[in-house]
Amino acid sequence: MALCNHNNQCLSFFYNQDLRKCVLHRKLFYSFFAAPETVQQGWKYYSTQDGGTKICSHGYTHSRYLEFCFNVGYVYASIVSAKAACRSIGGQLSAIHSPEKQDFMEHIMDGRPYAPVYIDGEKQPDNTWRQEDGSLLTYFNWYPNEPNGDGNCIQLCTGDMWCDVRCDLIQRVTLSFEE
Ligand SMILES: [Ca+2]
Repeated sequence: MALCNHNNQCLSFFYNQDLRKCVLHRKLFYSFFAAPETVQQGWKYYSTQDGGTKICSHGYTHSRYLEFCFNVGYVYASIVSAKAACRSIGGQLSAIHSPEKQDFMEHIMDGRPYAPVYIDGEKQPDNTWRQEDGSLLTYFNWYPNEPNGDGNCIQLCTGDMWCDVRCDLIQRVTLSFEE
């Protein structure tokens, strides 16, 4: 635990008492995500979520590296309804406003059950992209030839790059939301 605490990018680790070996990770291994190969005899999983931090509400994990509280889930929903669901619990879809956050999301979402990931950001009449709280997006990670104008919302598509999509498209997606 001390090793993990020492590294602010560490969110979970596996410890094997027999081998006296510890493997740190920059992601969480949610039960519904693909289990890592290290789940063998003698390995025990620990996460910073288990540490009982009071910084985030119950169910949320604190990223000490980027200083925010997040949670991950999966739904069958449109972006519009996913945003409404997040609002109803006092949260919001994760926004990506830096290469560091993009990298973080790629790690967190690695092994997710459903490929599309909705992120916060909607095209405005003046062609700018804004978060739900009105703040301007200035960092983008578009897939080649995107945005191609087929929607006013954003999801992570191939290679975790961004694609514009219809806001009312209902599909199975993985979500990262924040409080
Ligand atoms: Ca598109």
